Amino acid sequence: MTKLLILLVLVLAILAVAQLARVYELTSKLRGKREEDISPADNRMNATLWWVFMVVYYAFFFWLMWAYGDKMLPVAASEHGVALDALLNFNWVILFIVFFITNTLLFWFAGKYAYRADRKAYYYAHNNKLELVWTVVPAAFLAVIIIFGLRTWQDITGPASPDALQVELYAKQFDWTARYPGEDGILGATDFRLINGDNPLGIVTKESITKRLAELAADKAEIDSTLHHAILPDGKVDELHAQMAKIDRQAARIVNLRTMMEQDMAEKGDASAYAHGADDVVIKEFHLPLRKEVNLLIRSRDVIHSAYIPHMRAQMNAVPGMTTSFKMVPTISTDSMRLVMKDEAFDFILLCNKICGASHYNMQMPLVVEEQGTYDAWYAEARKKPFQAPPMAAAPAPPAAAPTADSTSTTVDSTATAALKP
Ligand SMILES: [Cu+2]
Repeated sequence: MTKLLILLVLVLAILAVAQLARVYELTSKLRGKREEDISPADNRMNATLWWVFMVVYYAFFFWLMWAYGDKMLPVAASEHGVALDALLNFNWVILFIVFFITNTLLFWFAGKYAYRADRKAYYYAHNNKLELVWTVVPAAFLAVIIIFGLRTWQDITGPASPDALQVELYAKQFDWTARYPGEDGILGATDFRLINGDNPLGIVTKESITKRLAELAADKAEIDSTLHHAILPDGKVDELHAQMAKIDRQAARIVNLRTMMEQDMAEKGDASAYAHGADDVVIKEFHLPLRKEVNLLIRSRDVIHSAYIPHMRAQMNAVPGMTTSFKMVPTISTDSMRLVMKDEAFDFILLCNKICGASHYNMQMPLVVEEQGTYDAWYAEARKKPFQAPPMAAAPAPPAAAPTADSTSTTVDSTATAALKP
């Protein structure tokens, strides 16, 4: 209501000013003054106003820097973050210099060379040397910026070293899950067809394939028994048959996957990607050792998300159907950063930086950066506890009992089923 009143007052004020201007125009006309006549006094006042504006403009600029400077991100906590900040600051310095030179010239000239009857503008049509200077100088600066930028970008996006720690960040609406390799240091293969309540990332192992096939068989048996023991309308019968056919197709693909896995393992033995999944650690916590290179492998189950760790200056899209990556070396531990920030409760944070749905704002996971020894202790502890499926992802509801599960349920299992649709 207050807002409405303020809006009303503003509109009325604008109308009043417009009316006043109109009255002023009419009275000038009555006095026999032409609208386009401008007196020397008018010109002098406008010239002075240009200079006043310049001072106010710069004062406002510095005030903004002073008032909001502390809203910027604190010191970068990763190696590439420092390089990235240096690149950005280098750009800022050039921008500030150009900003002050061009704006000062603009306002100064506008004020100094205001119209005077006894002065005539100097006609200056063309000068090759001047053209050359103002083309070559900015081009040289741009070249430096681009080369500096490309080199930094190349370093940041280049391949990770082979002995980097591999950590997977798995995004889905609306949370993150981390996966650490087991003793072998290698993350196992995954397949979305195997996603279920206790295998939320779809890790491919003999057990997970057997389990998923058993689940599908149980689903099918449940539908079959409904078909045999209940009297159903024709439409419903057709629907259940279609569901069974779909389960058959899903199972056939998983059997294919199993064949592929067996062949690959027979051929490559321990080098097969399928040989490494069984000991992977799937966990709702995100810890990294200090000063050790980590290669973040980023995946998404549903829509495009974006893994964003602002204090590390790290960001990479999580795209369904592919694995993206981002390598970095954390250089400041959580404890040290708490001292820097003078905030006991400070935590590094992994955020989603793509608006991915209703709870996007809350899609986050704290990141703990700690000394290698502390990290090792945490990792050893993490390996001991099996993945705890969140309560939402309980046992899958049988299709017959919840025929509308696909459209309404939000359990992990139905998401997986939806993803299976051809
Ligand atoms: Cu998201």
